[in-house]
Amino acid sequence: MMRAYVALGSNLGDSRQHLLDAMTALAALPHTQVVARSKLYRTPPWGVLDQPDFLNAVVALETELEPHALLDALLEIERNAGRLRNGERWGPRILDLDVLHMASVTVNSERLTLPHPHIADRAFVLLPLNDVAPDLNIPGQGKVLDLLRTVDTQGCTPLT
Ligand code: A4P
Ligand code: MG
Repeated sequence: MMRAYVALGSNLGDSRQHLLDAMTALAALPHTQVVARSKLYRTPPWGVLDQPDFLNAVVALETELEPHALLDALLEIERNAGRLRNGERWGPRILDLDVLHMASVTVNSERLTLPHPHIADRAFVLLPLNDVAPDLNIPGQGKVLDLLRTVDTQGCTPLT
């Protein structure tokens, strides 16, 4: 079993429902359990600013899936949610699932980079990740709680 952290994002359609459905789908993956869920956060768009606010969350998994098998499972959940992959980079999406970190695994393949290279820059990742793993150390970058103190969380609000 390996601990894995998955980031969820959506800013098209019923984003709250897309994230809740994705959490259900993650819990139903083979050889996988959801062990923690963050709050859902409304976050201002990052990268491409002219698009709707996002909802973001993070779940912690215990899984026996290999990293690339987990990625394939995430891409299938995105497809099942109706995500089309013809949009611009960083543009609006029904559902985005990223693997942030898996145990102490490092991957640099064409399809997968682990740990995810942009964890430390992004409040929309660090805020929910801090809910489930404040003490997690991102190799070469630091502890999640410390990284969170260095980013701008203005405009990010938890859903009640
Ligand atoms: N890929 C490589 N490593 C990974 C990984 N660790 N996890 C590859 C998941 N996928 C990984 O992804 C393109 C490819 O990345 C995948 O097919 C996989 O093989 P994509 O989801 O199509 O992403 P993209 O939009 O083309 O670009 P990018 O840079 O991955 O997008 P991001 O970084 O996900 O940014 N603002 C807010 N507030 N909240 C958001 O959630 N999201 C984005 C998208 C922009 N702004 C946002 C948010
Ligand atoms: Mg993605």
